[in-house]
Amino acid sequence: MRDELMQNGYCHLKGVDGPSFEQFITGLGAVILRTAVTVRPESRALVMSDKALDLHTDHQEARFIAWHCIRQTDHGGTSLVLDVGEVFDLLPEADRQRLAQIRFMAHRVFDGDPDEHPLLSQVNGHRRFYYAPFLVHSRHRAEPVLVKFRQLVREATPVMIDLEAGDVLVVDNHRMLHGRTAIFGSKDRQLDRCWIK
Ligand SMILES: O=C(O)CCC(=O)C(=O)O
Repeated sequence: MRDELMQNGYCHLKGVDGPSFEQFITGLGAVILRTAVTVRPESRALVMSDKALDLHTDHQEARFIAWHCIRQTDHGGTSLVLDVGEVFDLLPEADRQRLAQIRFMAHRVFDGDPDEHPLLSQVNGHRRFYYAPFLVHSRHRAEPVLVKFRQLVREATPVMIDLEAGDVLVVDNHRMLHGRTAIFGSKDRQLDRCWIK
């Protein structure tokens, strides 16, 4: 499973019970935040709505995100996964250099979180992407290279996964974008999400 995750940037497991999920995530690193992702009309958080979520990364400190599906709605809520580096590499070198410097507002969750984060940083020789289109700085919003990149992301074909109860989806948050389609039907859906450092 770990090999698959390292190779493809994500893995999808079926029939995982609670204790096995705990064991699996502990093997990946330290859990820095745990959230029950459900549809809560009273919440202002987009993730808790029934809306589609455009492809994005989560908090910059989360190397992996693991979702354990507890319940799935009966229509919609399909998970989307896309290798952002493959889209980035479609651009000419000059565009890539410019794009790498575009800054998004950072997810501010923990004490000491920075105000903003670049789209691309190099950490120990590895590329680390951060792409939060709904957190783009107003000064960058109309930058032609960002507009072009957003279009390429929209046109790309993500992997689509319909999670069922007991399934686990793990993504490398520094390499893959994730999102979901809108949630219809019963909307009785719960994913236990872990950010893993
Ligand atoms: O609801 C989902 O399938 C994914 C939600 C999401 O984007 C997130 O947990 O960051």
